[in-house]
Amino acid sequence: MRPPTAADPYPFAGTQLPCLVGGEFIRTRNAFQNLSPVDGTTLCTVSEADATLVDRAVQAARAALQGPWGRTSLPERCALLRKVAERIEARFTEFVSAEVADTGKTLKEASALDIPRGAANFRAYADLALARSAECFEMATPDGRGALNYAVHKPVGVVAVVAPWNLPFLLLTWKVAPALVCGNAVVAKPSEETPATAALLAQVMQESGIPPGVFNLLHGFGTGSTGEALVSHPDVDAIAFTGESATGAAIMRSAADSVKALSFELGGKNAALVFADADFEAAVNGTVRSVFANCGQVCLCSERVYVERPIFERFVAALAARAQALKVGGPFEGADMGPLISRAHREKVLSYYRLAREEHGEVVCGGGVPHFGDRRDQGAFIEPTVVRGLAESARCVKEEIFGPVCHVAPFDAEEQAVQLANDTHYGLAAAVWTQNLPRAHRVARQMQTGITWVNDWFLRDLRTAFGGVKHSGIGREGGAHSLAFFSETQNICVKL
Ligand code: NAD
Ligand code: 6OD
Repeated sequence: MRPPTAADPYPFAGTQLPCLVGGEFIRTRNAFQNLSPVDGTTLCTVSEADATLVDRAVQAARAALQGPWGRTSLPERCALLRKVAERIEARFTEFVSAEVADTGKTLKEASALDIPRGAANFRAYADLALARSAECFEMATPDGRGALNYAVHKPVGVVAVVAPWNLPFLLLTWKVAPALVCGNAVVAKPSEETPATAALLAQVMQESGIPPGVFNLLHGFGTGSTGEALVSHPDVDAIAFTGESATGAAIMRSAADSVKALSFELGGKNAALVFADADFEAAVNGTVRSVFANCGQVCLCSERVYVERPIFERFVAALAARAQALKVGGPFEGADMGPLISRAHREKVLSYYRLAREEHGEVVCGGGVPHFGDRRDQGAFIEPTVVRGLAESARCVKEEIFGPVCHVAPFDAEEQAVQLANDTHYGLAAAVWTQNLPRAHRVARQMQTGITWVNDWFLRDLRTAFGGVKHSGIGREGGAHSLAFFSETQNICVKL
């Protein structure tokens, strides 16, 4: 699998990306521009699906469930998913080119994480679905003959998958793969910011023999556009959504009238706790990664770093030095950190950089935008930033920023660290850095989060539960949890 070079073209340069509905690629009259976050140029235009096309996609999905797809066996679906994974790998260079162009992320990130994980998602769910068992309970009855209960798994029906822009391909396939292996038909809507890898996936679905209508792709915006029309469509049975908590709330309202099943992976304001007994270098390296990976645009990123007082000053100095040493630049420049997704998002993150000063924080490093003196100045680059000295009640400590920035604060006792970490409406992830094993287990258990890493960050086993508590989500995905969400379980009770 060869990573692309700057000489490899954007796969959709100069074209209008179509939607895929019922096996047909459709270009709509309404098209919007897909802009490069690296230099603001237009990468391609994108067909926006209106309510009529959304309805056609949902009907195509419904028809597919009633056709041959509804009669496929699990091994047949697993074989199709494996073909999809193979085709992604066969077109690896195009996928990476598309992802780095849409997001500006580094070549290393897209080549090592986003695209391989997209393929891995299809393989993992094929394996997991084949290994899945169904529950069975023998029961006693008054006549002594007994009864046997056994469960069967059926598809939920038409599933809407709505994805964000930060890890576009990874997060779309994370839901599409388990939905398909469970026998559902999917209508997918990627973020308006990042349509290209989803467009390649639509081609790959066809190349792999996924029948028409089983995977439909709609491009467009959220509120008042494609996304809202999709999640409020009465014939959609379930919604798997990843994105902001406020968007989750809006989708919940749209979905209420038709009582849809919901799985939500939402925002975070994640804490890292660094104890004085941590392996210092490992904790600094891990925190640099957990704050600045993907330009801070990972829902799991640490935006609040609490460090035990004896090592606080040394840790802040090391973190700031490492942040300042990060090379910021475009995907093909050997950079450590790319731009934010858009100028609009940069404006939001910069407003928090300003707010940090207004809230009497000290900007230890960064806090502005880099100047390149070339076309990248038209992009959405921003400086990696470390802030200290904010009150715990400050908006910068409470609200998700979703950029390359953290607030770092000292703590004096384990109980205080736990209390600080949990003092948030969010509850997605935490990172705990300590070499004291009993403390590691004790603190990890007390984190009010769906996921806690000890001495690492974003280490993923796809069989494990993934999701958030409080405003960070509803339900769990990953492994058996995804298979459960994307299936209806029926109990059959047989009197013997
Ligand atoms: P977003 O909520 O703005 O958009 C996500 C998707 O929802 C997009 O496709 C968008 O078009 C669509 N959408 C927006 N409004 C809608 C509506 N009313 N009805 C239907 N669809 C609508 O999120 P984003 O800015 O793309 O992504 C960043 C956010 O996602 C951050 O908050 C981040 O923490 C969160 N996120 C969470 C996870 C997780 O696993 N918990 C993973 C990645 C990102
Ligand atoms: O690794 C995953 O499966 C996953 N859902 C990651 C989410 C990252 C958020 O930005």
